Amino acid sequence: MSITRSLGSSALTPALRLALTLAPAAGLMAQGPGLPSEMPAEFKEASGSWDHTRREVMIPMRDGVKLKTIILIPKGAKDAPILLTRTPYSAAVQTSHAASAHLGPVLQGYDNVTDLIVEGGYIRVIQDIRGKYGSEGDYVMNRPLRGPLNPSEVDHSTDTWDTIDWLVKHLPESNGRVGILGISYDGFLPLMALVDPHPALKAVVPMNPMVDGWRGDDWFHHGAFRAQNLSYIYEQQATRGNDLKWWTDVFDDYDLFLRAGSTGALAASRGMEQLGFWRKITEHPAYDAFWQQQAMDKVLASRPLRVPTLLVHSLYDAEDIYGALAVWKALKPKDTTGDRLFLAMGPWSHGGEIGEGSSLGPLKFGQDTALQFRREVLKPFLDQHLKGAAKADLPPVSAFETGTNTWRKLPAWPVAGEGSAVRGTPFYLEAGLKVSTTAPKAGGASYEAYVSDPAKPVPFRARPIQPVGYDPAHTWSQWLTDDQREASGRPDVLAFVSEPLKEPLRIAGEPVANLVASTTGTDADWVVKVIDVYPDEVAGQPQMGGYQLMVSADIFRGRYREGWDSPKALKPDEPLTYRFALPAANHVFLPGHRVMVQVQSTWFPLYERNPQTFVPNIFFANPGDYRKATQRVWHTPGRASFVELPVAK
Ligand code: PG9
Repeated sequence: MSITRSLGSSALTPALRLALTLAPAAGLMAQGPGLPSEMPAEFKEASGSWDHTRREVMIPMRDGVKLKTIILIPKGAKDAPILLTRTPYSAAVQTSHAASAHLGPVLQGYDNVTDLIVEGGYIRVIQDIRGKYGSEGDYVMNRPLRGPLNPSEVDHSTDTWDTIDWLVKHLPESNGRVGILGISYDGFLPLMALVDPHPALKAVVPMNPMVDGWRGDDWFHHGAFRAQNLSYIYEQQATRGNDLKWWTDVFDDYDLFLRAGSTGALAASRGMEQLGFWRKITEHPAYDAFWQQQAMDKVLASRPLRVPTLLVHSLYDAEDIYGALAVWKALKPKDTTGDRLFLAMGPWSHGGEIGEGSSLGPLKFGQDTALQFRREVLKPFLDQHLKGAAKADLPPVSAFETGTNTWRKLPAWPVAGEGSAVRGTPFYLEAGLKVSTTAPKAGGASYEAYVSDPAKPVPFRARPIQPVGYDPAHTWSQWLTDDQREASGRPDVLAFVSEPLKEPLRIAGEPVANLVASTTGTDADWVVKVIDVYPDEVAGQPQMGGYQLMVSADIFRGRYREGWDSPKALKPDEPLTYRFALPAANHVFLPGHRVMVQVQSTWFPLYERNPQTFVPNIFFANPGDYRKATQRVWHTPGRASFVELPVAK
């Protein structure tokens, strides 16, 4: 009851009322008997009945910074291997998926391959990286190796070394053998562990790793910025514990990004100039030393491969579809004994290999491909190197083939196309919006045209566009399997299509776009998609009748046509060749299906718009820079556009 009320308001002069109001805050009121807290100074969990023990330690790094590390040890563990994950996404969250006495539910979730860890009796260690959550130190996005980009004495290579050294010296329950694994950013960190590795590091499993943020992973694809990731940068860098959440004032991300104008204008409206990584991104729009020196395939290519490594790639990875295969290409030549580097790829979304893998979006695989991977590839690999089990009987490449829904054990990757002995097969874009393996002949139309209007960019999926992220109500993770029919019906999307195939068409490698295109503007983005068009009717799956499944697609920012690090204006109306690799596919177009190639110039708002007039820095384009342009895709002799498909027998 307020004092004001007990005295009766009529007795109170204004001055007295004010004094009484302020008195408690000023501590002037007589202190009555206290009411003791009901909380203990430190609650001791009664974890005696648990099937594991949980330790939270601060491990000192060589520069004195301590990293929060959570250690989960199965009860009775002896000579147990250690499985380490380092993360910028909260060790506490990743070790608290359930409040349970059992390790399984506690771990069930991101990164954890829980079934394998629990069944395998692993000591599970998850650590907050420097500068995030419970760890001390300064945070730098994907902290570069010591060197030109990092003059300090520490990086993720040294932090991992120091962590492993502490673990093997302080965990008597362990057998002194450590594996490191993780997905995405957590997959980039195992790659860093491969640089000057600790001798106790015996197995490395980078899953869907971030490798080259400019060429094809999270930040840009061929120079086009992935604008929807602004929210990630904001939340990852505004606070140590990701406490501040990206805010919006619309439901549809298409409206949010279109109304904002340039990406820089949207970032400025959120105060992002305060964030170091955002400043660095705007200062490095081209593929300069900032990006090249961070590219982990390049970093590792110049070093020996000392630790057995299993790279894991998702064929439908909406975030890091470039990284794992780029590292595979860079490192495979080093594996002269054939027992150092392995690759597994499946029909998964980003990180889908640790979940249930019998379907993805509308695709059904008839088997739990993720469980098969964990049981038949990951477990034997880890058991061999962390438990001293028999040599795993693994092929160099374990690859799931969509279309036929079969696992293939391959001696090499790719099987065809760029990087293999089998040249790609040109599938030409022809007059009448046709696709065929016959080169265009003289006569007939020379090009197909469309108007690209930045005021009405092509949505990358059906609106309302959901934000990037893993909200259970959202389907971001599977957008690569969205039906492309909507796009193919738009006047600003060209859809070239073949006749129904009479024979299966197997592709196993990277398609390569060879576009001869002109624009009335002075800059342009080109999106090329290779699509499997299902027959008009599919018995048993009616909704797949006429489905247009994107099996490989990417964007290319035209200003980098002559060099990733040298943006140049395009000459209006000049037919120019754009040649760029699309993400790898391991797919069979079945008889009755058709090959479609779509071409468009916006993929919004996942990718920021190109103003289509050449400006020094697209992040800061002015409203007047965004202009319609007429795009022409040429298909005549001498100006033939085609996609080289990695056709394998
Ligand atoms: N590779 C994921 C990501 C990084 C940056 C932006 C958005 C996504 C990840 O680490 O989750």
